[in-house]
Amino acid sequence: MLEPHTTILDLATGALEPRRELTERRLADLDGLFLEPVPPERRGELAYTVSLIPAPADGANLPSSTTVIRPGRVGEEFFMTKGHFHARRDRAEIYLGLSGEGRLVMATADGRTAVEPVRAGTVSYVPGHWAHRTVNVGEEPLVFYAVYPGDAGYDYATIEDEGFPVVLLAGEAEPRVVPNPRYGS
Ligand code: M6P
Ligand code: ZN
Repeated sequence: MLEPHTTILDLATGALEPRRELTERRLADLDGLFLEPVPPERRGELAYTVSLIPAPADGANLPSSTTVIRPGRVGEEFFMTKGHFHARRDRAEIYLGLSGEGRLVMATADGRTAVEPVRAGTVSYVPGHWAHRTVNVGEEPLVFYAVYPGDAGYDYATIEDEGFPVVLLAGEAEPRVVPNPRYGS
């Protein structure tokens, strides 16, 4: 059983103290998820990091993490997380926005979509059965904190195969939400 414990979260940078598991995702890890291929010379670019506050992988416990998505684009698309369904589809998740400007893109298997803002102070509820991906639409790092049941697990393959029904493209002023031409194909 875990002992009670405290982690200090830097609200501006998302850094955790003590620092535990850190996952780095580079553009190479996102290749195939953008409409355009990642150019070979950009494969090493850091897109986002996930810092975990671990907890046992069962339904009684609540792992949590901070994610920091760098600002940037591939073609007209913004840097984003891979996105996933939970392996246990009915497991929900909560996101607390900390800094930067982002969008939380959610979708069900039958093609319903929702796009919600992520910025300092937003609390987003991701119901079970909704795939979720976060997109940094701003010019600063996007930082948010997420909490989810320990047995949620990750299904990345469905999104890798089918994509999300919508994509976010850089617009003149506001980012545009447009149908994904490759969805389901
Ligand atoms: C949030 C949570 C994590 C997730 C991370 C990055 O912090 O949802 O569980 O790992 O975002 O998202 P992804 O795993 O889709 O790359
Ligand atoms: Zn999740």
